[in-house]
Amino acid sequence: MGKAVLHYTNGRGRAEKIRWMLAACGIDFDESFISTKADFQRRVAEGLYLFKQVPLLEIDGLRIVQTGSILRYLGHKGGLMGENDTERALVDMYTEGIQDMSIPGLAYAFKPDKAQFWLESKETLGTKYFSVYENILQTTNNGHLVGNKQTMADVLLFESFVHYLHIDKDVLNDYPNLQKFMASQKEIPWVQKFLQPGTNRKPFPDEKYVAMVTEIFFS
Ligand SMILES: N[C@@H](CCC(=O)N[C@@H](CS)C(=O)NCC(=O)O)C(=O)O
Repeated sequence: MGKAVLHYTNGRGRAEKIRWMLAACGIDFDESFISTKADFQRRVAEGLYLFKQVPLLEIDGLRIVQTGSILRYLGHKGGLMGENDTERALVDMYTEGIQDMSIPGLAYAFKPDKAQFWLESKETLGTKYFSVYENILQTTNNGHLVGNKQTMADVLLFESFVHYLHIDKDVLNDYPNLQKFMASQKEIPWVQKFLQPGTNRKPFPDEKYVAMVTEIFFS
């Protein structure tokens, strides 16, 4: 079987969580970057993308689209979905919450008035999501959202807060369990390695990236 290939633009967006899950599974992968609208349209015309959308992950002879489906495929493959039906339901539910929680973080770079947008988003994120994960970690009290080892929910929560901490370094000030969680996840050898420069992680989106994405998908 050939090497896995992730199709997306050369930036975070919906693909960054997939990159983190590939790293969590120890899967080496290539990336096929879409860089212009014409390039995207050519790929769509070739029938590469089932719903004419990316991300797409080519893996194990499959072409998987839909971010959630890709993440769950990797979660199962890497044994990161929990140990029983109850844990699997919790991992799935917390993951969906993390995806929803991440939306303002993804939108942030595209907003003309970033300070105002963050001011408006921060409070809702806090009451709706940050405090929920804070309380879950208080209850489990073992540094994991589910069970007693790292699951997909831990990986994706960590990724989301790496992004939010870039937007606002004080975002976790009121959440001691989330702070502890971030510190303990960082100690996990593969996480430590993936955080080093030169891995498949992508930088926080800059103006150039925003302009490219706008041209490809929104023009
Ligand atoms: N439900 C899909 C949505 C994917 C999606 O909207 N991708 C954008 C890029 S981030 C895209 O390909 N847009 C082009 C289009 O929808 O025509 C998923 O979660 O993967």
